[in-house]
Amino acid sequence: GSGKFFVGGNWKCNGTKDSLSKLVSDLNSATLEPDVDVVVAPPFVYIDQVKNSITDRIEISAQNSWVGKGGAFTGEISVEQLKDLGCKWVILGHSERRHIIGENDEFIGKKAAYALSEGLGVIACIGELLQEREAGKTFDVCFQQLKAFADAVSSWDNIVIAYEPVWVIGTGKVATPEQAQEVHAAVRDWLKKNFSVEVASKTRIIYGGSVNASNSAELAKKEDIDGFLVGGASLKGPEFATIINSVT
Ligand code: G2H
Repeated sequence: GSGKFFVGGNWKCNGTKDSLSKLVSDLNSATLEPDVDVVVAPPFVYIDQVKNSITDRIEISAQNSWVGKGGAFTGEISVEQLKDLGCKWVILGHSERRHIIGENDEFIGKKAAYALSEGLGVIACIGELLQEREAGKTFDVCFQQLKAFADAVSSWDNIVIAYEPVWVIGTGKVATPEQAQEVHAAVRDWLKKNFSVEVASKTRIIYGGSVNASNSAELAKKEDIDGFLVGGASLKGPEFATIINSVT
């Protein structure tokens, strides 16, 4: 793996003031391995509440951001506003935004460039659909999504790549550690060929898709898996803590 493990909790469009207050207090009282970067991504409307109550040990990510400076963009949230609330990260290119909301590579690349230029870290998501995997196009799809990020940004310093096979997300199906490792190794190799040995070895490539407390340790053993982006299982404090503590 590359550097410190990174575990993100993507809470998606879940939670209430009460349920997230309970989740935060569970996380605050959990013992977390010091050698893991831990980030949680609450829904926008709860970022302030979470940031004001969660331990400084855990950083905050947004789940999306507007593509440029704020202004007359009804319903959008700007990077400047996220920074104002204390966010350090933003998740971009998540498959739910690509495939349900319809965001394309170019738009996602622009968002990444803007967020990075304003000092946010980017959790850059890539991953293939089931029919793409079955057609043998997994690497093509992932490399094309990576290229869209690469074409838009000038440095990989503040980017964590999240590989999330779409056929595994929220399904309870998990890619085998071998299937995940194969793509992670290919992504690292792509970074080496297109950028440098240094970028390839420094950039963390995390895995997402139905990660839970019973599969995380096996996945974390794989050479090129540097952490996780956890959805459903991150809504349970004790289970999320177990995942964090299983990676070292
Ligand atoms: C993949 C993942 C988190 P889940 O979307 O981004 O969610 O762990 O629920 O599959």
